[in-house]
Amino acid sequence: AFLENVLQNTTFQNGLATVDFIDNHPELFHFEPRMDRGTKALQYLAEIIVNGHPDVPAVNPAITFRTPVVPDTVQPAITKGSKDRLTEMGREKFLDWLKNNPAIQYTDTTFRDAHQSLLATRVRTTDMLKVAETVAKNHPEIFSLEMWGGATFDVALRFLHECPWQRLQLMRERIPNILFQMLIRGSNAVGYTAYPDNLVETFIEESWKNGIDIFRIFDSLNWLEGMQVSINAVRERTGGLAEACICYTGDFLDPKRNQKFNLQYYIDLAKRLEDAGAHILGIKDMAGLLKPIQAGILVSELKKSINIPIHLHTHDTSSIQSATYLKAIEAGVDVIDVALASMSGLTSQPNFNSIVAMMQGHPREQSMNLHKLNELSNYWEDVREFYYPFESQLKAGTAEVFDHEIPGGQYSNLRPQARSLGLENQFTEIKKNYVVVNKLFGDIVKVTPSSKVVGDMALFMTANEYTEQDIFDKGETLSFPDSVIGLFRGDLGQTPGGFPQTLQKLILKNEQPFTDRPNAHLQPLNLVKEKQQFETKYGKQYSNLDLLSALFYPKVFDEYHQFKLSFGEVYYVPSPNFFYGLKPNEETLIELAPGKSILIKFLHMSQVDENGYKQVFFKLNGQTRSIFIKDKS
Ligand code: 3PY
Ligand code: ZN
Repeated sequence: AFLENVLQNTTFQNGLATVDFIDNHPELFHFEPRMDRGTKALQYLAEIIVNGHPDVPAVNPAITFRTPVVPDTVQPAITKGSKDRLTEMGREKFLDWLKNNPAIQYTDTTFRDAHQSLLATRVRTTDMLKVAETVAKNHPEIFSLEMWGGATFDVALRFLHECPWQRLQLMRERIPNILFQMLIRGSNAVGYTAYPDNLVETFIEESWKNGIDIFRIFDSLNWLEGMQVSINAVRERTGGLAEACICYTGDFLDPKRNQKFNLQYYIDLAKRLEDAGAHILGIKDMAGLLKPIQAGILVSELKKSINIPIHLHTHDTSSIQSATYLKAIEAGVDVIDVALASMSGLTSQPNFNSIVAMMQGHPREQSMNLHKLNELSNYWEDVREFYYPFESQLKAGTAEVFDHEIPGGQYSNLRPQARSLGLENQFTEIKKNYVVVNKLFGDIVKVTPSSKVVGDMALFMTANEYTEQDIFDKGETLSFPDSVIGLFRGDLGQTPGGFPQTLQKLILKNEQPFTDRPNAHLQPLNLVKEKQQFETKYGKQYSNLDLLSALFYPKVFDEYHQFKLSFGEVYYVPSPNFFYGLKPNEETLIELAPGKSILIKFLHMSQVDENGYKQVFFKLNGQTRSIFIKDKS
């Protein structure tokens, strides 16, 4: 938002301001901080040029980036899409339409899960905004865009230093016609722990007001109680749709893996979710374990047992998941999740473009402009290069996923986590221990945050070279990772059949676990009081949405605030410059706002001086400027 302060306000200048006027316009007393936006941008670039990006340990100097080409639009205006349909029909009629319309519907996950699962969630708002209008104009047939939630909330603030709410608002402005979808972790919302119910409810309401239509709600242990508050909030406080999930794990046709998670288990859970008020059933196959034959059986059985539409999500880690989709389509699934070709496959979703091609001539074909979809994929192919340090090492699909069951989104993160603990060479051991831990924990659903707990325990065992037997023999004296203690205390809710009691005693020592909802132990937040404290700490420059960010992530928000004090807003800095700075004599155009751009050229930098500083010289819109930066090397 571009604030005009009192000195530039015409009402005030013309002497027409009353006390009331001033009361109603607090923004008038917002004076730009000393540094303007151009200077802050220089400050940021100078820091990256001197010290590098903290998230990018090794820059590959040989890489040159291509300029991604935004596909031109096939029509000048935005035509109606699924969002207009929901608004015009209302929920019930819309859901009837969804169930009765034979054409398969597509959710494109490129803006969320695809990059969460391939690039450690690092894709920045600017790269999304550039193609947003094109998506709206060229592809109004898309059912929904999954573009928010999951890890994007945390990563946007923590690593990208940008506001997740602003991303949502800017995308909504550019794409008014297609449904927006988010992933919400039930009582863990967009975090890793339980939050007070009223925080989750307010969060859902604000997400809806700012642009989310479909809330994909899951619980990391498939515990219905953990989802009920969110389902109710979507139904009662929004006009959006509650898509409640069964998280799929194991293999219900494998006698060795179907003791707990068998076909009947999924059918019963689906019925309970329908009874609990779900508008859509999500099958959340977060690790890509649902094989084709099983998908055909599961979808047909679900179709017989529930009346709500079914939406299938998978990850292509094994590389056979398009076969799963074909079987599911033939069994009557209503919507499937796909990602644009260049952002698909491996730990991401199956290939949107190729599935559109596969469906040509099928009775359930959905009309799509494949040519334009291919151009859009080409755009992302070039954008993906900007994020090369975040690529996972997986080169090809692997059937090993059926053994380790690691979710796609976790797979791309586990290796850096291992690296940071000096365990990268033991990645095979970590994957083996992941399986051991799942067994130790009694076979649980593994998806954020329960998957993180299994990962933490696997890292703990690998780092200390503990075997399964060691855990029982030495358990009494071991200090287990905090997340493991939390899981066994019931912080994430309950697992079918309960936690194994011997291990629970070893982990909790004398602490008593609870068996009811963890949120029920948390005081509702007094949001008015929280806002006051927030303003005392940060001033009045932030909104109620920022308050919500801070309530989920207090420490991360504080760092985000400190970052902004030094460098201002950075979401509009082009990604190559954001991660790698500029080379001498390289220029970049930064669009601060529509129609307001600055041209920055990096000239050169000095040697380090006696105080440890380097002086970095730029041209900013033709004027020479210099910035001193402490050299941290
Ligand atoms: C998340 O919770 O972020 C996930 O993507 C789970 O699959
Ligand atoms: Zn996923």
